[in-house]
Amino acid sequence: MSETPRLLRVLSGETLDRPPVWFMRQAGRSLPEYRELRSRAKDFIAFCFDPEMAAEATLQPMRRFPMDAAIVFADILLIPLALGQDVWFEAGEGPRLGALPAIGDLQDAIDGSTAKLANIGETLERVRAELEPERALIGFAGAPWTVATYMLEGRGSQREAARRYAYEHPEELDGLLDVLVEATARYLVMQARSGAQALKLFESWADNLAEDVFERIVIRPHARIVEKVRAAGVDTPFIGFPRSAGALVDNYAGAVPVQAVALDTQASAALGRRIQADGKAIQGALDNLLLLAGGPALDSRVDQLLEQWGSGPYIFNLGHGVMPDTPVQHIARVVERVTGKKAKAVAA
Ligand code: 1CP
Repeated sequence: MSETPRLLRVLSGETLDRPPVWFMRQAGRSLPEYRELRSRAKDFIAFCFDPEMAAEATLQPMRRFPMDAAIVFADILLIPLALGQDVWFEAGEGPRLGALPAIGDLQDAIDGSTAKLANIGETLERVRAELEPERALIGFAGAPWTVATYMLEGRGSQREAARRYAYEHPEELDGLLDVLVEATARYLVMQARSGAQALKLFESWADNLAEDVFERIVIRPHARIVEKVRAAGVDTPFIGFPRSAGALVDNYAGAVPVQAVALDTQASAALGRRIQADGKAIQGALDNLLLLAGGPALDSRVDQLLEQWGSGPYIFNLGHGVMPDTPVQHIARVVERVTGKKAKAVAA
């Protein structure tokens, strides 16, 4: 059997006998061994910058489940940190960011930013050295608009002030997005050179944007990042994830030169098939709450997704990340249904 990882075969346009499977947030609080590891780190940022611990967190779900791909353990907010904005995590609440630096200071920080993220490259090297050759390693970054929302709001899960800023200060926002495009492209080049075999752009907050704004702050920055990475001589495939973009996912798939479009829970069967017919792979879109809930509805939705999208290039995944309280047996059950392989029992 070919050792080329299934994920990479699908990203080059192949349709396989069964899709590769991995889950967003497969490393994390749903795993008891993660909670144990996490309790040993000083804080979440220190955890991300410790290559030994981060590599271990990346590999934990790979030991337990027959996943076809690992995603490097890191966070989208390491880029603002590398650009000189304070970032910290409040226990039980989520990310907090300090005041937005002046645009000139952000621009000046681009050159040094990739070196500040060198430890993430070391995590990738360690994981690639341990992972079986038939399993792929994914690197990632937050997409510019999503990262900008955190930089502007100073915290997670809120976008209204950022969206208002996009209208009230369009030139400043474009300047910030330009900085993020450049820093992110360099960071992804470094990840590819350190062993990442696919690169994912997380646009977690692509919802509620008008078509012209979506074009300006989502489509254009994504396309420029891919172009810059290609201009650096890196041909690593991209997965773009314009989460909750609704009808604008078609615009995205038509305009951004990614190899796969990740779809969220609400994506219709027809949307996925249109993207496949246009020559791109798709990824998604099992509801993370259905994974948590389990039961016969979970099995039948898994079968439905395999049926509706499996006749084209398809990567089985969730519509958003694994929820912390998800029973491990539900993850094992879905992965077995997709791959035919059983999970291993791992001592907690
Ligand atoms: O204390 C902890 O354990 C922190 C929880 C946690 C974890 C496990 C955070 C804080 N980040 C991560 C890791 C992470 N983040 C990964 C790698 C592991 C994997 O997927 O298996 C990835 C790919 C991310 C990406 C990420 N971070 C996104 C994009 C994906 C998404 O979920 O939409 C976003 C938006 C973030 C920001 C962030 N980091 C952490 C939290 C709790 C959040 C969300 C905050 C919010 O509500 O806005």
